Amino acid sequence: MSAEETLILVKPDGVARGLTGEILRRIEAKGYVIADLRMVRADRELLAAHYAEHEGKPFYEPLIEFMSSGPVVAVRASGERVIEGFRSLAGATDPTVAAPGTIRGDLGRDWGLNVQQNLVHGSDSTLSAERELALWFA
Ligand code: IDP
Repeated sequence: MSAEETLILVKPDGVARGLTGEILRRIEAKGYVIADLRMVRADRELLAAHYAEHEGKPFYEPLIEFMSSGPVVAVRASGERVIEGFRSLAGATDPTVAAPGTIRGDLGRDWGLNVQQNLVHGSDSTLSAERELALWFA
């Protein structure tokens, strides 16, 4: 297996709660390399492209609204099996059931809102990673 790259986002809740450093620390502590990083105020067009697969789902509009509510930190991370590895570091989508030891399990909580404010995004496949990196690091 050769090293891969993935797109990681620290979502607006992570940035607002001052957890960017802690999340980057966990990525680096695992041995992944932060190859590029930028803070972005994402517009609707970028978010619609990023979340195209979720269009039409009940949480789609709240998700776009939440993701444009504040800056996000976009990270290009690289390492052996980093796509799968970061998904594992992040934990399950729902922070209430995400395993302790994961970013969402340790630091996320259920805010009772109509979208999961779960701190991070990580690409879910090599195809998604390529597509998402091109969007966020155009
Ligand atoms: P993932 O981020 O764990 O890969 P996805 O299914 O790709 O999860 O969903 C993208 C994002 O949409 C989630 O991270 C979360 O913020 C939000 N989301 C997904 N499913 C739900 C849901 O059932 N209710 C509320 N928000 C959701």
